[in-house]
Amino acid sequence: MLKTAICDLFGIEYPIIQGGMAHVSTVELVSAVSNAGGLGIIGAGNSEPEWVRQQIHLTRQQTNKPFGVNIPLISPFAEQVIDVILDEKVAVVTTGAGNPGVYIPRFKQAGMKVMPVVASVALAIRLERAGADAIVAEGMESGGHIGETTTMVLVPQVVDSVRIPVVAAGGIGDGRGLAAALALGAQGVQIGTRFVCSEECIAHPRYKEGILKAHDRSTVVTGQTMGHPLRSLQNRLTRQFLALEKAGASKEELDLFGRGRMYQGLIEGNLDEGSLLSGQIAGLIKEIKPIRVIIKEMVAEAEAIIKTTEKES
Ligand code: TUI
Repeated sequence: MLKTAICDLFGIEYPIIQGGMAHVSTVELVSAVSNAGGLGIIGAGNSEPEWVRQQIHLTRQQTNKPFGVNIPLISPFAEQVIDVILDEKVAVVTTGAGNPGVYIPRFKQAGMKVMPVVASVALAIRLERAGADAIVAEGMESGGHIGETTTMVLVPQVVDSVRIPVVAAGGIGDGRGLAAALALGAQGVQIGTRFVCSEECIAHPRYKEGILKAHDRSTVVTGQTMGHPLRSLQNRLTRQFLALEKAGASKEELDLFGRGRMYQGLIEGNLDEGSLLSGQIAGLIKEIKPIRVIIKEMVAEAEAIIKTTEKES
């Protein structure tokens, strides 16, 4: 019942895409999502190209279902990672934190599907023209690097501005969110924070616990002054970072202060000094579960909502 154009485009069972999150979207999470009928996406983050190639090979050993790779275009290795992805002919590529327009012809030539993540209508329109197969419209509720518009506001405007399928991201953590995204005209959802709190995700248990303990106002946005707004759980690091920004620290100083923090937070579980990327939906997440259970419950809940709505109208 939840079959959409996104399922046909990628050859997947459910219109559920896993966000390609730096450090934590590795073979373990990616293969679990793809094997459960969604689309797993390796997060290239700031990783070196050969690490990405290895993750692609490992994922191919764990699943014969389609999966993708996400490249944040601000990575110093973005160009080299793109070469690896072209070489490996990965089924789907998603991009973030920049405009992938110039790379799209090469991806298309290699027979890959391209689904850029955008935070504005203008970029969605430009990337449809440049040949994108679908678009992820990501609201500022999301964790990590964000734009300025909410999912509720962005998604229907992107839907009305392009003809390719739109996937909603930001603030979606259960079947109600999935049903709401479909009601806004999206053909699927991209899920990040909810999937971090899965049994399969390699995120540090203390970081997962931090998300489980979060409430509706637990996240903050740092990096506005450097033009790289980043949402994460509030902790000692975000307080120090915001104090530096307030004191007028330069982009170079802030870059230096922020270096290596994601690894410290997400993988080493350093709750005070590490960056704990998280969306605002953290407050909704109460339990670590296996990926197949998260997906099954999400689909069942959305289907039940849609059925009731249909009956009432
Ligand atoms: O990309 C994300 N979220 C991310 S990437 C990331 S890794 C990172 N590493 C070091 C520093 C900062 C981040 C962590 N989280 N989401 C997709 C997304 N893309 N959100 C917003 C955008 C975006 C913003 C501006 C996309 C395009 C854009 O275009 C500007 C332009 O050039 O037109």
